[in-house]
Amino acid sequence: FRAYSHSEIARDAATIKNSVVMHLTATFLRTPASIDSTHAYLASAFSVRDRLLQRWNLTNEFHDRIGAKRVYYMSLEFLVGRTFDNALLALQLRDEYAGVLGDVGFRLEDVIDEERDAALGNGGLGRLAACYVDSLACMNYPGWGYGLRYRYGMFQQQIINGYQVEAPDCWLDTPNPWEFPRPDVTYPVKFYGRLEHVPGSAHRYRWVSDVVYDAMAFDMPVPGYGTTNVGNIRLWSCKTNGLFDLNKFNAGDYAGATGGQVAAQILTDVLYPNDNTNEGKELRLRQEYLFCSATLQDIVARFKRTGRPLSELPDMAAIQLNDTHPTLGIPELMRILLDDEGLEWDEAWDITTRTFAFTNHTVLPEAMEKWPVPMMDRILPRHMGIIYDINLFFLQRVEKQFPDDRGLLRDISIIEESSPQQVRMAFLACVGSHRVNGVAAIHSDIIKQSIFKDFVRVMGEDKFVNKTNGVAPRRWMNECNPAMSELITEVVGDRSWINDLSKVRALEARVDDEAFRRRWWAAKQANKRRLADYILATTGIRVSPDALFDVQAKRIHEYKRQLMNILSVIYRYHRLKEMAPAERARELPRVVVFAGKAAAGYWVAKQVIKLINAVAEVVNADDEIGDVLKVVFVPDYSVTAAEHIVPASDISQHISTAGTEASGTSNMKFVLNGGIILGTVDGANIEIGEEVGEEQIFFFGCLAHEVADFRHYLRFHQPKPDPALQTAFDMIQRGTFGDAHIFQPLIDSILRGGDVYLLSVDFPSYIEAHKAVEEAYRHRDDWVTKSILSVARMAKFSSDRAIQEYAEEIWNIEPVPVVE
Ligand code: 26V
Repeated sequence: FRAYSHSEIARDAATIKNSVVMHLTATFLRTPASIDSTHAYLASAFSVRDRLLQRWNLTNEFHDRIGAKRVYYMSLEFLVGRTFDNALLALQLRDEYAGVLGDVGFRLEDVIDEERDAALGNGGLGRLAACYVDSLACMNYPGWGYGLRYRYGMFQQQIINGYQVEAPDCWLDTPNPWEFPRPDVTYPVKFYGRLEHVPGSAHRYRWVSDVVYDAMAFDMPVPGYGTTNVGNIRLWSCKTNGLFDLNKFNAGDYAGATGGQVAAQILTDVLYPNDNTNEGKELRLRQEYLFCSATLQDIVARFKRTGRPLSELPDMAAIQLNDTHPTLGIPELMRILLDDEGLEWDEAWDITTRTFAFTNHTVLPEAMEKWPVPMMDRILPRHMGIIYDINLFFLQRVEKQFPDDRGLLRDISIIEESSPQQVRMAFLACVGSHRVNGVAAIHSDIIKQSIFKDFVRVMGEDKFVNKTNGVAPRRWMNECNPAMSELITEVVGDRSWINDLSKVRALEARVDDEAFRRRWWAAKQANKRRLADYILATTGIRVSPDALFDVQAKRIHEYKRQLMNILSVIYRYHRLKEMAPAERARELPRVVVFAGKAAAGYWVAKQVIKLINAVAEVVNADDEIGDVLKVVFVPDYSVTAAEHIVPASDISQHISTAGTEASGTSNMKFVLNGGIILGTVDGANIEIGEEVGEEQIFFFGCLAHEVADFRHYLRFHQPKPDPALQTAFDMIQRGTFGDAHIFQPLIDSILRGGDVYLLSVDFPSYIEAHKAVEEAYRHRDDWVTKSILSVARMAKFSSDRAIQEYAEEIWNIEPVPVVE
């Protein structure tokens, strides 16, 4: 028996056709007469999967054989989206499969649309994790993602009567070609129970419990573009470790006999769709622990197969914590090293802190994870004990360094002295890691001055670093924007830019080439027509591709200020209504596109969606207005929807209150597709502006360092809306968009609620910025220049750059191209 080698993977049309037909008939029991689009997709996906599997095996055998150090990216979220097209492009088999599918009567585009998104994430944080494993694979870094296999991913959003209505995302109801069940990779995970001290030891305990669940692995391959390397996301699914309760079964209690199954299964049933608010739910804590325990057991087991002593774990494994959600990995590794392996505290702690590093993704206080000590003590008694000891040793050290500073000890303690006491997970992650990073330059500065201020004093500045986010050019350029990608390939001379974005600089040399500029514009127009079709299909609204496409697509949240956007649309509508028809006809036609989900329990955000839809309904039906202004709310925003929306923007809005958006990543995607940003001086907008040049970005609004004073003032004084904002309020209150009282709370959040996100402060400069955008768009020549120069200068925002920085400065791992 010999494993397939890369060179044996047949790529010719006949072999591919054979494998597709084999899956059609043998895997899916179809006859030539009963092939439909669904089965054309499934059969070709399974055929691609066979090819990926061979490479997957080669990759992992190779990394084992050479004893490569691996990085493990631990994340409760992986917002992967679709895989089929991505895999076809990576394997460079797209044309071959298009041909084979054409032979049996299907268009590749239609077949691609049969796939459902893997939506195992909320938004930016989850999509970042997916881009990072893509970059690891493409750059030949040995590394895996670890996550949870939720049975229901991010809910589906329906818009009914203008309101968001949530429906479950049953993505596993159809066969999923992109996962490989690994029943042999299963670990027991304990909950509750009691502790027995091991006599003669200082820190060794036996944890006795009869609540034990099993975590079983499912592997999702991550195709590397143009390389043999295939990465992996290992996702855990929970079940009981007993078959069922035989006593109950024999007594005729069939439901009771399987009750344990049901209790276990709910642990990985559903993704928490509540990004940026911590609810402190017990089920979430158990979910996080199941994830951390299975992952750390798997990592330690793989390490032990090398036969090396445990002291060398940090030389073989780097673990990155994607926010605080996987922080229990730290006490879990300590538990394994102390209780299972019998190490002494100091050695275990040294190994642990050298292995872990931690990324912070938000400064919003309501998003900070804290767990009540009594809850943690009940569910995870051993971990609570370990956290107490970690805290004790840490505070002893602080005390020595800063004697008699009781305030400091209270402020820096991992245990918050509230009632009940709470475990501050960000502090635990910080103490247990050798590096802490923010996700954009401004954000990394802010966390050093706010949440981790005391830690900078105690642990030194060098522990706190910046790693500006990035996005994968494979999905966010090559896959979603073939028209623009063809132009780039022509300028660069080949497709090497897809794995080396610095080559896109070559576009600058063509910025004055008239023929090229026309084709650049035509590519954007084609993408706008495609989005217009998508909008028609999903909303029934007809929009003109000749209008300026103005897009805000992201989670609905007060700090992101979709409310400010729709208020400016209302003001624009008012102005248009005041104009004489001839004057109106000279206005720049505009399509304002919104997309995004609100957390199910976030009432204000849901009212914003209702307001957007109410405005859309009135404006779009107004014959006087016609194509001069259209307002669209695209339902059910997702990775796949983004792939339609992002390439079609002329401008996109990233308008968070300064200092609140840690980075943003869609800002990068829009600019990489030739769109221009209208945004605040916040997150990665700032660095994008630095790279593309100030001519290529429209900034407005107050600065992060001004926010505290404005907020303080507005706590005690009612804001005085400027005339434009007042006009928008008046229109709403007059009932122009239906029942005024349902929108009054939104107005009150500004006028009476302290205007925490400073809409009244930024509104005038926002309106001015809109005027500047319009003026610029009317000069089409200058606009095309901005668009081309922007794309040319965006290399920094490839996730490949970000991953290389992590690899070199935090993980200490090296690329190793797979050789047979
Ligand atoms: C918090 C919680 C609290 C517990 C329940 C589930 C849950 C899920 C997510 C979060 C934290 C969200 C933090 C986050 O998504 N940050 C975003 O990270 C992006 C990638 O770094 C960044 O671009 C965005 O600016 C930032 O908001």
